Amino acid sequence: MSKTPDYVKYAASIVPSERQLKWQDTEFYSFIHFGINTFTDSEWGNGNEDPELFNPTELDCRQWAKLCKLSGMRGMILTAKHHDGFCLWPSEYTDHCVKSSKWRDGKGDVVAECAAACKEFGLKFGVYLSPWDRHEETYGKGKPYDDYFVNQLTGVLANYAELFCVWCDGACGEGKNGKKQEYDWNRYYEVIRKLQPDATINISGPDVRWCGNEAGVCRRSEWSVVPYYYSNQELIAAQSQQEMSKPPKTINPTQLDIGSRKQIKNCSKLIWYPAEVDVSIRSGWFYHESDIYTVKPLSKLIEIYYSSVGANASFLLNIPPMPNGKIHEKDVETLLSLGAQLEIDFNENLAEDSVMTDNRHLDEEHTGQHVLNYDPESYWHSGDEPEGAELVLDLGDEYDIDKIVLGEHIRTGQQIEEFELFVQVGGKWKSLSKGTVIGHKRICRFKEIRARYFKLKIKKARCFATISQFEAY
Ligand code: FUL
Repeated sequence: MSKTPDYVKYAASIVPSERQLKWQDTEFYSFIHFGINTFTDSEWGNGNEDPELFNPTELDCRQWAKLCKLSGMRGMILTAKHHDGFCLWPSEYTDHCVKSSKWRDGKGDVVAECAAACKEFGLKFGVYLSPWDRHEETYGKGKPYDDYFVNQLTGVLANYAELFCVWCDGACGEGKNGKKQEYDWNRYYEVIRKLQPDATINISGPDVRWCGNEAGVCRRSEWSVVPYYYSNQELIAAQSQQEMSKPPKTINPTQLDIGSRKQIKNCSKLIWYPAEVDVSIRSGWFYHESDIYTVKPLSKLIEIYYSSVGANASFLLNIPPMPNGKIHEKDVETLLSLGAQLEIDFNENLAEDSVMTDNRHLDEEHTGQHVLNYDPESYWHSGDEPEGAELVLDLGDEYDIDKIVLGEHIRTGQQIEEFELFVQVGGKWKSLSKGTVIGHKRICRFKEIRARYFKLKIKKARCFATISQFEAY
């Protein structure tokens, strides 16, 4: 057996934090882009808007939350402050916020209502706060703006709910002659960690990585262990959106592979930095009446779900409420059918009461049978010779299967580099699906087949292989 190189051992030793593990389980959640732009019909407000314009007369955060729940989502992230600087909560530090609006005589608080609705419908709640602020006059002046941003962060993080995520956008459209703010990121992170220790800091942050486009495109192998370099603030800012009309539509061709052995070989520092796929249900992030024909069809949303959640990334789907504060019925209809389709797709796990055998395991606590329950801490472990390890699923009878869901025990790192799934037909193993990374979740889809036995073969792995989830639908 060839010796595992040290850099591979190092990569195999990188593990997620507790907060990242919790975030991984959120899998599919919504973005709600709502704010002054909703009333000015724009995407990037300039910060000079009249706050009086904000008047969602029928604001219904419960409708948003209920819809997210019925769509199969587990969380919601609200744009508490977008680039225009307008705050959806009554801020002590600026007048560019709901307290200066007509809405409920300036006594309303969208963040509070959203937090309450998420709680009621059992969703996790997160906030988006744009560091780039086109209203705040201290923006670009260094520490005074950092103080301002820290105050804003504190206002939102200390007073509402437990947050699962703080989404720090990297976008900045100041252009060459615009203001340049050197953000004191470490100071922001300290405040976030102190006030919301369980929240991941996404995008311009150390916990969750942007997939690199707004079109729902994922890498073929979305590694969670990548060079530390990808969490560099300057790199993130340089790759983030800098022009309103040019949202990135695809992955930078030089970054199609960022986690394979070839990519990590000469890196002195690696990081657990899993990918998030953010995409809007319409062409814009905010609501525009004219966008009605751009609502993505169910088939597109399903495709993005499988290529993100099903390929070791998360799916952050944006739904923009209308100026009246409700979600348009066209979006509602599509999202309800998405929820119904996911229910059908994952209706009954036929592997649940089956038998799983293996050709090797670390010890009796980690045999194949341990993957079949829903306890994430119960898993199969190959021992230190992962290549050629096999798990064989016996469903007890023949069933029609078109999906197998796999998951590694990522608490012990991401190990699997190549696998193949087989089905037994007429006593012979036939290849069903091949893949590279598994990570938190890999959903293998194939043409429906009636069979009793399925086999997973580990073809290449780093130091060992684990599987904690193996479901059949
Ligand atoms: C981008 C922003 O510029 C867009 O307006 C939107 O908020 C998107 C999620 O992130 O960077």
